[in-house]
Amino acid sequence: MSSKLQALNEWVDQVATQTRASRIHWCDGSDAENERLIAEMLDSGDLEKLNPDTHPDCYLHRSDPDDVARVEHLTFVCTERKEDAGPNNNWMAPAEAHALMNGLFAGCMEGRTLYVVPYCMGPIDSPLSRCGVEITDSPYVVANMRLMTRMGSAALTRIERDGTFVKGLHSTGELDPDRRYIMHFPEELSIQSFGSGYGGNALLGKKCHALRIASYQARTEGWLAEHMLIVGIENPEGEVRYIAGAFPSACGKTNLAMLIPPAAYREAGWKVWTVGDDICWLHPGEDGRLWAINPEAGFFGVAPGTSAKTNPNAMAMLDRETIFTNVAVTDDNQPWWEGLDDRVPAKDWRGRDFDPGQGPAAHPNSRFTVSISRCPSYSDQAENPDGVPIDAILFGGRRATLAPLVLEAEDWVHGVLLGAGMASETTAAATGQVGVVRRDPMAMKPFCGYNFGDYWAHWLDVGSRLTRPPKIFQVNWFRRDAEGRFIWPGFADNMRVLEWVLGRCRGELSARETAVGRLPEQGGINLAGLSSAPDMASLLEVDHDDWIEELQAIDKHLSNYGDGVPKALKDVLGSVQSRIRPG
Ligand code: OXD
Ligand code: MN
Repeated sequence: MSSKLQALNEWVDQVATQTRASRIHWCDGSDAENERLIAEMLDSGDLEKLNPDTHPDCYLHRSDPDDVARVEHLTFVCTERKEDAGPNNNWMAPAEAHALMNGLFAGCMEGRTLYVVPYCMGPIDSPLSRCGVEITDSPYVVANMRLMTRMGSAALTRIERDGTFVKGLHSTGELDPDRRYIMHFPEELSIQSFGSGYGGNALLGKKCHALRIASYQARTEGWLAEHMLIVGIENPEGEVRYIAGAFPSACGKTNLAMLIPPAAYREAGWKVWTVGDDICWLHPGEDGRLWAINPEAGFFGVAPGTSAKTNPNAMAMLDRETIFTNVAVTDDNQPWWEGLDDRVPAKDWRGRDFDPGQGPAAHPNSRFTVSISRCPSYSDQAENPDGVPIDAILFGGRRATLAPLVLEAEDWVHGVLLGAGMASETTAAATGQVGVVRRDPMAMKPFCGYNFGDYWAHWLDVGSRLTRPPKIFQVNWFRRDAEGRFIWPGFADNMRVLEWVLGRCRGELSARETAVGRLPEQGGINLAGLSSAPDMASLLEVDHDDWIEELQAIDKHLSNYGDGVPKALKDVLGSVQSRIRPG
């Protein structure tokens, strides 16, 4: 097979020659193709079949133990000018990066099949969607791309019509961490990834295309590509309003995106609809509002902590047609992870007999890949080619102290400052130390394909074109008490905060003005039906001394990005600083 697009055929031929691939397979995305690939992976040991009675069509992949997360230190943005990548990215000159990658790819597919994977990010007929082609030698990547994107013939037809596509080249190589690089060439709209099979490094439609390359494209085209969930909240009157929320990896985006409201809310008629859990493309509409699509078609979610209590919707979709990566298994071969239930697993994520002395049974970054269409709360607007209109944007981090449960920005510019100043404790989604507070502006530190200074200027520019901009809020579900326990119950009860947020958007609720932004009035968060009232005073406190330090830290953080930081952002920081007094 080949395509009607000469540029695509030439590129495939050139890669096949360079990598000395033994076979070429153009993926059509069909069920028959998927069944063949699964059968091959069961044969090769890439996949194991899970219990077919409890989990039909579910498989387990055990990765190389050194290949379990994104590798930010090996991820580069290769622009001609270093300052275009900015201090937020590792940078390499394109010529140097190409020379390095050409060396790695030379002959790497000898004896292997080269898969050509056409995919579309976003509804197939949406003008807001963008396409790409990933060439990979990993059947596991193909099977995951089929769940995570609109992959196959329909995408190829669109690519042939559009005439343009992002070129992604991937090989697992020898999975050697010393020969592993994830390179982005935004000026060429291309990606090259070598030496890893892990989702964020290898499913190139996701972080590499839909965030790093797309954020760069979005800047030139006047939109935003963000690390955000999209959720619709239906009130008892049947009106649905949409919220987009940026949270760093493994901070509960998936749970929030498919939240089931607490009983009292359900009885009153509140419902939650899932549009997306990780990535959001935001376009200014002709009506002056911001419209969102989810470019993905599936979830690549963190398994540990997912349970009937924390995310019943996820549990309802994970018992069929799911690929699990690096989870543990029970003695009857069901997938298992920490936080699921109190059964004792038989084998850990490496396939060893489970021994608690050897660490957790499931890898802390073990994952499930499943089609979004299996989600019980999947929104009937998720496939709308125009997207959904956004009323509120949330910026959330994992902060044990300082950040209140919810804080409303005064306006768009102040909201952009809240996003730019975001900080969060690191998680297992990336290699490196866990639990260290780092600045993670808009949850995009690992994903923004260009200089943060230019990115914030672009956010301000997009805002200035909106006559009905969303309201912006900072949220924090992770505040802890002196004993280290979470103060806010979180999960389903986050609905209480969303109700306040939407009440503010509709102009129905008043707020308490503070030096750092607007907070709920006393009693402003609905606690009806909670078995014990959380310490709201702590959750909604604004400690001036702590905030003075925080604002100084934000000032220092912004100054790392030099002259590119928009003056309007520094001005609003200065005005917040001038309002806040010690004590
Ligand atoms: C993810 C991540 O996989 O952010 O979504 O790491
Ligand atoms: Mn993510």
